Amino acid sequence: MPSINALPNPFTFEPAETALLVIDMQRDFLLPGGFGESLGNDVSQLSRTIEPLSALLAAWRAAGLPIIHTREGHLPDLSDCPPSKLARGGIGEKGAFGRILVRGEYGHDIVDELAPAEGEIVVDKPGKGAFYATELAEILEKLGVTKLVVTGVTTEVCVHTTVREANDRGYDCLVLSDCVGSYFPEFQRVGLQMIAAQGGIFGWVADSPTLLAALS
Ligand code: C5J
Repeated sequence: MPSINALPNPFTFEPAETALLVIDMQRDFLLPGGFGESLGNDVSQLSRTIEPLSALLAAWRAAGLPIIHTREGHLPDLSDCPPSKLARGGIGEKGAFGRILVRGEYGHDIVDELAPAEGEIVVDKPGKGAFYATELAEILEKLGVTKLVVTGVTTEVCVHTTVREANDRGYDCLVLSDCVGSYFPEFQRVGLQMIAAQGGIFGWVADSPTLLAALS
């Protein structure tokens, strides 16, 4: 069974039982002109993850291992959006890439470079965590997945929420530092530290070249 150098200690995994989770690599978060940038964020902090994630996806596909993509967004009538989230503005409004974070809109979909391949699972989630109000738990159960390699954006929001949810459900999570991104460099640094602190309080942290070396 492969074991790789990680923080706070080696991460051991059975590839066939390990899914790659790609969180919210959506145009509205990553592209210049999108929702994220309209909030004053520096999207280059996120787009640097596209290249390593693309290489990781290629390797995961070549190995025939499970891949699950997620997208944060809402039904066109916004009936699945809590009033508190709506009140903060943006959701459902007209943005540069269509209605912001509404399913079916251009901006809601995944960036071209990381488009899901035929047959890959895409989980649409209304919240920050990928388990809340989704079918993810059943999907993982059916696939026989016990560990997750977690990537995507943003580190301190949807990645953290999902890793915490997964940890509470008994999944070991490896978060890849170069394949997760935050608009805020400080949040990226501290967000990763928080995962592996206290003996791996809710996960492990490594980088994608280290994982790729173990797969080859
Ligand atoms: C945010 C996310 N930041 N995917 N969503 O609203 O992290």
